[in-house]
Amino acid sequence: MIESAPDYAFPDKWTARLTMAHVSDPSSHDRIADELSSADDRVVLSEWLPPQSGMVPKIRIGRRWINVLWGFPIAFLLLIFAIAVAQALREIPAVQDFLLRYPGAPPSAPAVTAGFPLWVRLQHFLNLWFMTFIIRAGIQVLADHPRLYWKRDCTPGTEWFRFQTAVPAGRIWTAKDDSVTIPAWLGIPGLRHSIGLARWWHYSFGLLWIVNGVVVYTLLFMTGQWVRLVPDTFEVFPNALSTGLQYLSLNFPQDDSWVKYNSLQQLAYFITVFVAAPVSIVTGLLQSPAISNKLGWLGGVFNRQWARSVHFLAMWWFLIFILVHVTLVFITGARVNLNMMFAGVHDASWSGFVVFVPSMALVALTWWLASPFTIRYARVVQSIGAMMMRPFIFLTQWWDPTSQLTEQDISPHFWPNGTMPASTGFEAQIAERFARFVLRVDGLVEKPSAFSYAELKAMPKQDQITTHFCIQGWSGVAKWGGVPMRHILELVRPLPDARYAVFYSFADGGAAGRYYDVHLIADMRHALTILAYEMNGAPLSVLHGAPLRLRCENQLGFKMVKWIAAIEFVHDFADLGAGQGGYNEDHEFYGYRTPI
Ligand SMILES: Nc1nc2c(c(=O)[nH]1)N[C@H]1C(S)=C(S)[C@@H](COP(=O)(O)O)O[C@H]1N2
Ligand SMILES: [Mo]
Repeated sequence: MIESAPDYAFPDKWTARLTMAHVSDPSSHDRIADELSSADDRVVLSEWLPPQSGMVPKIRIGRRWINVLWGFPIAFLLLIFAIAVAQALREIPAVQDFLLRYPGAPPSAPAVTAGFPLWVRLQHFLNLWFMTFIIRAGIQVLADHPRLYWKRDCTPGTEWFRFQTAVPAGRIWTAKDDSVTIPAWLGIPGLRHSIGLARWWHYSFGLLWIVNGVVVYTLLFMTGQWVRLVPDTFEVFPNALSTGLQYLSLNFPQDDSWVKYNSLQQLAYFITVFVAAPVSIVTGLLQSPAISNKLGWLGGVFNRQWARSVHFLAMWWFLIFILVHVTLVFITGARVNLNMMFAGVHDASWSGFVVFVPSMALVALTWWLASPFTIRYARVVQSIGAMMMRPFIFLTQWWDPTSQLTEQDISPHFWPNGTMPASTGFEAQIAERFARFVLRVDGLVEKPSAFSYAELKAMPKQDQITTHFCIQGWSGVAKWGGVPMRHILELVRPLPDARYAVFYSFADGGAAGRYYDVHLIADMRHALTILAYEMNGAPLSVLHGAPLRLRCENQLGFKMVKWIAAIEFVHDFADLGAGQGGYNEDHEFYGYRTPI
C-alpha cells in the first residue's frame, strides 16, 4: 500500500530536481532560489523523519508519573464495587421509596410522538462518521508534541500528561526530535511528524461536523425534538441518580426512548451536544495565534496550553460517552434500539440492522483507507483541505492581532525547532559574529538593496513581547528586538505588482533543499512584524535564528524563517520549490497561510 521511495538518491538534490514532477525556473529569482528543492506529491518515506515510538501515556500526580494502563484494572474494580453497592442499596426501603418517587424521568417531561425522523438518523450517522476522522487526526496532531501543560510556557517537567520520555538533558532537543510515531489505524496517517496532513483531516471534517451541528441545532428547535435533550425541571437530577442506580444494580429502568429519554440519558446527551461540542470548538480555536492574540489578557488566561488540555479532556468525554452509549445500546435491546436510530421504526423487526450493517461497513472502509490514501495522495489532501479552510483563514487574518505581554510572562524555557545551518560558510560567519553578513532585499522593488548587519542594527529598533505558536503544539513567550519590516518596505519600496515576500534561509530544510517561506505582503506591513536580532534582551543565539529571524505574530512558528539570508518580493510563488509557498508547505504539506 505504502509506496517505497523513488530511486533517485536524496540528498543529491540536482538529480532529484530533474526527475521530480515540478521543475521550476528559478533564473529570475534571488540566487538562493536555485537551491530550493521540488517535492513529490506523495509522502516519500525515505525523506520523512525516521519513526520513533512514544511511550504508554502517563499522568503526573505531584512528582510521580502514573501509567494510564492502571486505569483499566482500577475502572474494572470500581465498576464491580459500584455494582455491589448499588445492589445493596436497592435492598434498603428508603432507597426503594426514592426509586418509586423518581422512577427515571420527571412525569412533566414532554413526550415526542414523531419518533426519530430521517434527519435525526442521518445527522446521527454523519456525526459518528465525521468524529472518527476528527478524533484520529486529533490524536495525530497531539503526537507531534506528545505533552500537555496548563501553562503557556511548555517548560519541560511542567507537563501533566505525556507519551514521551522526559526531555533529555545536556543536548539540544528540538520539538521535532520530540514527535512520535503512532499506528496508522489510530492516527491519520500515523507517520511521525505528519501534523501537516493530520490538520487537514481534523479541520475539514471538523468543519463538516460543525455544519452538521448547526443543522442539528436548527432542526432540533424547529421541530420540537429539542425537548428530548433539554431538561425542563430540576427533577432530572434525582431521576438521573435513580436511573444511574438502576443501571448499576443491573436491573435496568424501563426503556421509553422512542418518546422520551430517561434523565440520565437526557443529561448525558445534553452535555454532549450543548457543552462538550461547543467546548471542543472554542478550545480548538483558542489554539490559533491569530485568535488567541486578539483576545488580550483573556488569551493569556485561556492560553493555548490550557485550551489544548481542555480540548483533549473534551475528547475523553466523547470517547467515554461513545463507550457507555454503545454498550447500553447493545445490552438494553440492540434490535429495538437500532431500529429507532437507523430505521426510524419502533418495533422488533430487523430493519435497523439492514441499515446499520452497511453504515458501519462504510465507516470501517473509510477508517481503513484514510491513512494509506493520505500517504499516497498527500498533495490532494493538502489542496482539498486548503480549499475548505480558505474562507476561515481569510476571516482570522483579517482579524488583526495586537496582543503583547509583559516581562513577567517571558517563558523560562523556549523550545528550539528546525534544522540548523550546516555550511562551512555559515560557520565562518558565526565565528566573525556576522560582521560581513549582508541581507539582500530584492525582487519586485523599486530599490533592490543589501544591508549589512551594522546598518540593520542602526535602523529604528522595536521590542515586543509575544507568544510563539508552533504548529506542533508548544508555545512560549519571549521578548524580541529588531527592525520592523515596514521600515524595510519603506526603504526598498515594493512595486504594485509585488504580492508576497519570500524569506530564504542559510539553512536547509529537514530533507532536501533550502528552507524558505512565503508571506502575504499585508502581513509584512503589520505593526508586529520584525526582523529580530535580539531575544530576551540578549543578541539572538544561533539556535534561535541569528543573524536574523522573522517575527510575524499572527502566523504559526514555521512561517518565521530563522537564519535569514535574503528577502525577495514576488508576484507569485508557483515557480519556487514545489510551488506551495514554503519548505514545509512543499515537503510536509502544510498550508501556506496558517493563522490557525
Ligand atoms: N530556517 C529555518 N527556519 C525555521 C525553521 C527551520 O527548520 N529552518 N523551523 C521553524 C519552526 S517549525 C519553528 S516552530 C520556529 C522555531 O523557532 P525557535 O527555534 O526560535 O523556537 O522556527 C521556524 N523557522
Ligand atoms: Mo514549528
